Amino acid sequence: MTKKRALITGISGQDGSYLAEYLLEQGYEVYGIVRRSSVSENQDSRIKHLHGLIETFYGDMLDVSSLTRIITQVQPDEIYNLAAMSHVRISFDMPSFTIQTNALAVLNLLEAYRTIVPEAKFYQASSSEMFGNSVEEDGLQKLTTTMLPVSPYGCAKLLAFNLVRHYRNAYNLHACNGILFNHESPRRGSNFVTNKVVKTAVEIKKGLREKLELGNLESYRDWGHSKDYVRAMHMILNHETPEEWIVATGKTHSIRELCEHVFTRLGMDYKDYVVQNPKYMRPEELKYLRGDSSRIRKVIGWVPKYTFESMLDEMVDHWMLKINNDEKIDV
Ligand code: G4F
Repeated sequence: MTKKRALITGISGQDGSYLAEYLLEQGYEVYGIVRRSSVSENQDSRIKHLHGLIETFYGDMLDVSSLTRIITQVQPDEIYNLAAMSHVRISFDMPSFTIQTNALAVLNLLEAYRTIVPEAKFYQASSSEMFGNSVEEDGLQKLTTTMLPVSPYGCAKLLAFNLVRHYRNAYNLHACNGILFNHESPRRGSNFVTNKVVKTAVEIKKGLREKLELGNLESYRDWGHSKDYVRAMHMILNHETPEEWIVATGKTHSIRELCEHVFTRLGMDYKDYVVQNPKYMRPEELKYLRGDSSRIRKVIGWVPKYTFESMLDEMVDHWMLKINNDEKIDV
């Protein structure tokens, strides 16, 4: 039997690397698009161990010719669009680039998909940032919740979300949106709050740093583990009908609670080390996220294996092993 072919944009990111591993386990041929970086180590640090198991191509979401060339060559059965400028605060510094990469480039990819491999299935990495500060009376965000984004990142993701729905309906494509709430792991970029807190706390523990500078401690997020969420992506794409799905734990915690858990696990009190720096505050903040994932659990049977605590503990253990006493890692 011929193997299914999956093409992943953003394969070198946290989710892309876990998804590549998961699809290989499922017997897929895995292809990925990698953007050229001046520091080549940054290009493939998360996928180095997959060398020889996956095939990567240089390309860029803003370069239509590269997308067309790669899709024509790979002829994928499944396309996972995980490429994005993924940092919400940085999107305020680079609004135009963010809209181009996270929205207009999705249009490029959809056009290439529609014209070259319309029989393929398409997954779009949509985000809970699209909801902005809308919350239902029961304290949850659902598919019916009004989407009023509060960042250039969220605005771009909402445009892409609507383009995917529109292409599905207009051209009868199997195109789906997974609305994923925050998801983390030891592979998370160190300028996202979970990994920043964990790495810096470990460095403080090892005497390499004195303080942890953060922005808003009072916002709440619904945090899951990336490994659980890439499994959901595959399940969403392989459900018989292409739809929109929410992927979330249904539990929410503040940044303060996150600090409390991590520092306590390391035998410290976060109040002795955490200071606020306005540099990390956002012009407009999304204050509270808690997703209603009851439908994907009921209809598709998705169940996360990690909890907030077990995910953070895994990250702490990872950095305790990785960070040596003589080396300081920049956050
Ligand atoms: O870790 P964060 O940067 O993630 P954020 O903004 O929620 O975005 C992540 O989740 C989205 C899904 O909802 C994704 F679409 C997106 O790509 C990304 O993966 O910040 C989380 C919270 C924010 O409220 C932020 O203001 O942490 C707060 N925070 C406080 N101090 C900080 C810091 N965030 C960062 N990155 N750095 C800080 O020093």
